[in-house]
Amino acid sequence: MAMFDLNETQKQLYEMAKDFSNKEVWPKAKELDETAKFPMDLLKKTHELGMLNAFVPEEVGGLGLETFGHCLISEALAMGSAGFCTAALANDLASVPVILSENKLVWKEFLAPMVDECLMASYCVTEPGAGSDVAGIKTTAKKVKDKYVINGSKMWITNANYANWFFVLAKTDPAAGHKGMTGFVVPAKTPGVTIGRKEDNMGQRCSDTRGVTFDNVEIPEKYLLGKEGDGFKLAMGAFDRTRPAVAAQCVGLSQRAMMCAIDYAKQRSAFGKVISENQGISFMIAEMARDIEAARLLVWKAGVEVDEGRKNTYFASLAKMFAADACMRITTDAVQIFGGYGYNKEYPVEMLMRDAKIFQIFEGTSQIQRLIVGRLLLGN
Ligand code: CO8
Ligand code: FAD
Repeated sequence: MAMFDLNETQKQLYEMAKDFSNKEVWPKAKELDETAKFPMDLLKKTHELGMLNAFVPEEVGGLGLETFGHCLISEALAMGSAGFCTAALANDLASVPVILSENKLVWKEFLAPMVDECLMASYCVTEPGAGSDVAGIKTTAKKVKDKYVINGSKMWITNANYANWFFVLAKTDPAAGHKGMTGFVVPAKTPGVTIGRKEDNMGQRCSDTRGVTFDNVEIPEKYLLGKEGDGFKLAMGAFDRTRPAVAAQCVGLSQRAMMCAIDYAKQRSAFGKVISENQGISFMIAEMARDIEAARLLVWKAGVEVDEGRKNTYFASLAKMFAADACMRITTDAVQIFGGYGYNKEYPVEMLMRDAKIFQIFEGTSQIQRLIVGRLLLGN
């Protein structure tokens, strides 16, 4: 796989995704932000183009797209709307632990239908009392004859109201820490599952975030992923594939912010000349370009490593850390370049800045990415 350029297939995928994003998504971004309406129509179109649920393995009829290709789609879609892209990507986050578990019955029952229909899924790990500290979750799954009974509350679950099924991480042996955690698939319509209200978030407002509670939810043991005790590693293993894609989202959003900033800087005048002629402005743009290019290379590196079968946790965290922090800086500078107009909803950059903030929080905060890299380097 080429590191510094895309091959023909990758170029076509990236161009198709970019074309769709520019023509169909970006023109609707402001409306999606204002109405906070879930972008089901756009997701259906994305599905028709084969870009949604592309992780589903070929064995059950899917594209079996690798992480690298997935990152290309992610960057392009986020250039249109980061919130819409998050809704699309949450499906993959839910699917990856299922894929890693190699539970072929579950693949057939839950992944295969996602190829033909625009079905959604959610990854239910975070709880009201535990986000960064995954091993601190409280949800339990108790074996009763040939069933598991799940009890607990999950929080901040993306796509929850539209999901057909959930990946749920629960404790089957609460005394055993992370080694007592197990992953399950829970169909959304199972009795005892309650979906909370849509959370009123700062940015990415069209994406759907809710609490989900499990009250004596009974599921057959065939929906267990791997074996008891495998859950933590499945949940973490998923991040190795999805953190690069989230970092790619940051690249796409940053690219959009830079494009807006360049257009504006070339037409706004102050002190008798366009503001782009000031070194202070051109330096900000140059630093945006530097960070976008560097973040993209880290994304590609993280993608290539995992696709070629090497453990990529280090590069996945570096990519997510660098790209998310860069995205926050870039969108903040874009607002700065717009001056007062940047602070106003008439122009798009305030939305881009709000959309950027969550990238430093979800899929592992920027501090957690530093913790992971620090531990890997220092052996703590
Ligand atoms: N792969 C496989 N195994 C792993 C991995 C990995 N990447 N990482 C750790 N492990 C293993 C370790 O090797 C260890 O194994 P063993 O017991 O055999 O020694 C075991 O897991 C425990 O590891 P640690 O000691 O490192 O565990 P800690 O409890 O200290 O904490 C972390 C680990 C890294 C801090 C972990 O808890 C973490 O990643 N926290 C962040 C949580 C997070 O990222 N949450 C995100 C939730 S999802 C989300 O936000 C969705 C966003 C929107 C979705 C849409 C997409 C755009
Ligand atoms: P905490 O873990 O309480 O952290 C609070 C602060 O302390 C943070 O700044 C953190 O970086 C810092 N901190 C914590 N521990 C350390 C440490 N050891 N060293 C240094 N600093 C530390 N979760 C899901 O499971 N599925 C989803 O689909 C999902 N979607 C989300 C969508 C949105 C819009 C949001 C807001 C969240 C979503 N999440 C989801 C949850 C998200 O992953 C968590 O919010 C995130 O992991 C942080 O957890 P927390 O909010 O509990 O913060």
